[in-house]
Amino acid sequence: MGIISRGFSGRSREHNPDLPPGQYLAEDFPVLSAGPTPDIDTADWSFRVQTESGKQYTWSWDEMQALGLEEIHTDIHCVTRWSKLGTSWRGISLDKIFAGIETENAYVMAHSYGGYTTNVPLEDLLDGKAWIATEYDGEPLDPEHGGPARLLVPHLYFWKSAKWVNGLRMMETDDPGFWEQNGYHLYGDPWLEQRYW
Ligand SMILES: Nc1nc2c(c(=O)[nH]1)N[C@H]1C(S)=C(S)[C@@H](COP(=O)(O)O)O[C@H]1N2
Ligand SMILES: [Mo]
Repeated sequence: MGIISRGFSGRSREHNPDLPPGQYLAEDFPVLSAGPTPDIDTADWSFRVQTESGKQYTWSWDEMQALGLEEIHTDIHCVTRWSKLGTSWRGISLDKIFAGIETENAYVMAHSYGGYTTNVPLEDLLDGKAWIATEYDGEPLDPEHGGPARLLVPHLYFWKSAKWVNGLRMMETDDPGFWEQNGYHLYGDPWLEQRYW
């Protein structure tokens, strides 16, 4: 069994151009959480963007859904080397959230229920590159995978896709989040294998 899966992974790595260097294809959907899975009712859920002026923009669950869900078909890549190709999600584009927000800051800290944080340049969240995802594979997002809502930034390693996300804080500098303070790369491009620093 072990020999067969190693052989299969090796072949996938060599022949699949959609697989970034050093990644293998996962058949299942692994769960990776640094802490317990929070239990969040959408009635209590809210999302907040805070800018350098101190201004706060907030959305309830219904207000967020009213921005409009779009279909997302994308590959995801975890720094622990598994990738999934062609995953299906629905979510709200970050372009819609930032449409009414005034900021001069170029960096964002994503915050989650439970205290997880991760830093992302603002430009990596715009132009159709990132979403607040609320559905996976036609179902409401499983709590283990970040439900009711997670950040989805699939062009970066998956630790940037903060589960149970509840807000974004604008930053003038690219300050490190939780894993970035613990040695993960500040940016995390899977095609450049920006795993650790
Ligand atoms: N809030 C929160 N978000 C998180 C994490 C976490 O521990 N807490 N882990 C990150 C990491 S390292 C990965 S690989 C992905 C895993 O997502 P999954 O459990 O849905 O596969 O979530 C990311 N988002
Ligand atoms: Mo990860």
